[in-house]
Amino acid sequence: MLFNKPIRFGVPNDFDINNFQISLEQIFSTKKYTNGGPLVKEFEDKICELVNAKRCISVSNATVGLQLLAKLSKSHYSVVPSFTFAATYQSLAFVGKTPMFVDVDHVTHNIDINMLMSIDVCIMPVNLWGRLCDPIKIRNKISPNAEIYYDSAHAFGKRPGIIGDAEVFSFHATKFINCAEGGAIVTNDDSLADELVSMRNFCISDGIVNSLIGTNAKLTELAAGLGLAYIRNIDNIITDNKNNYITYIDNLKNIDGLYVVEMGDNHPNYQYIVLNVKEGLRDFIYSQLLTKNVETKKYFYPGHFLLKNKLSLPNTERLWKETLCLPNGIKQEDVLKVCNMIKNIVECYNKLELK
Ligand code: T4K
Repeated sequence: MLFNKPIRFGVPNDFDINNFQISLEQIFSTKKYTNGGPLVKEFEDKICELVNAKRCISVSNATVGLQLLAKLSKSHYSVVPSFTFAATYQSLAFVGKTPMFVDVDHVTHNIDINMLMSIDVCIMPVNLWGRLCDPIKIRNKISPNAEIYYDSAHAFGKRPGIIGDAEVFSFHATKFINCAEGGAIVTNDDSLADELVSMRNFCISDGIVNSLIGTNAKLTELAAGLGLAYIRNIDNIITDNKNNYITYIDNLKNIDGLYVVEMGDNHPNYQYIVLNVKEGLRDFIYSQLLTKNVETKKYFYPGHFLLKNKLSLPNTERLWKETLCLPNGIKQEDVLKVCNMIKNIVECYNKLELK
C-alpha cells in the first residue's frame, strides 16, 4: 500500500480562484498595492464580523503582531506556555521582554492554569491547534491588572466574541484561512487598536513621525485579496476539515498507544489534526509513513530548552515526543487509507517489540 502522489501535511486549503481573480483585476487596474488599500479594509471588516471584534488590525504575519503587543505591554515579564511554536516566545524576546515558561495540560495541550499566579505580568496563552483556552478560568487565576494577549495563530474562525485584551491570528499558507503570509490583531480596546494602527505604519500621521518605536507591519492588497477569497470558502473548508477529523477519530480509536486529540466544541476549525502517540511508536509511525509517501509533522521543540537555567516542564517534554500532526485538506478516501496504514504500522511495531 503506497500513495503514488505525496500526501503532504500543511498543504494550503482549496478555494475558488475566480474569487481571487476579481481582487487581482482590482489591484492591477487601480495600482494600489499596499499602504491602506480597499481590500485590506474589506478584509479587516470581514474579520471583525466573523469573530465579533470591535477592531481588527491586519499585519504582515502573526509573529510581527505578537511583537507589537509585546512591545506595547507594560510588563517586562510574560508568562507563556513552553509547548508552542517558536514565534510565541521569540516575539517577546525579540523586543527585549523576558518569557517565563510554564507547562501545558497533557489533555488539552493548552497552558496549565494551575501554574498561573496572581502577579502583575503579561500573560500570553496559546489557543493551540485552534482549541480555545478557558478565558474565565485564566482571568480568575491572574491579577486583575495583568494584561492578557492570546496567541490565536491557529484559532481563527466564526465566533461569538474574542477573548482577552487582544488576540493574534495567523493567515500563513498552512493555516485555516490564508493570505500566503499574513496576520491580524483583534481587540475591543480602541486605544490599544489606535496605537497598533500607528505602530504598524512607522507611527507616521500626516507626515509627522510620532515615535521612535514604529515599524512596517502592513499587509499587502494581494495578501488581503487572497485572504478574502479564502474567507468566501470558509464554510466549505470547515465542513471538509471536520469530516476528515471525524474520520480520523473513528478509524483510529481503540488502538493501543495512540489517540487523536479531541478539539472540544468551542468553535474549533479542525485545521490541525493531532495524534498523540506513545514515545518510540511516534517516530516509527512518522518514518514508516514517509516510506509510503505520507508526510506528517512533529511539533514543538520545548521553549524552555533555550534557557540557561535548567527547568523541568514534564508535559511539554512528553508532548514534544508524542505529538504527530496528520495530513488534512485531503479526500476522505485518502484519510481512510492513511488510517489503515497507521493501523498496519502499529501492528508491525507491536510484533517487533514482542521479539
Ligand atoms: N504562534 C503559533 C502558535 C504558531 O503556530 C505560529 C506559526 C505563529 C504564532 C506565527 O505565525 P506566522 O508569523 O507564521 O503568521 C509552519 C508555519 O510557517 C507557521 O506559520 C506555523 N505557526 C507553524 C506551526 O508551521 P513550519 O516550520 O512547520 O513550516 P513548513 O515550511 O515546514 O511547512 C509545513 C508543511 O506545510 C510543509 O511540510 C509543506 C506544507 N506547505 C507549507 C507552505 C509554507 C505547503 O504545502 N505549502 C506552503 O506554501 O512552520
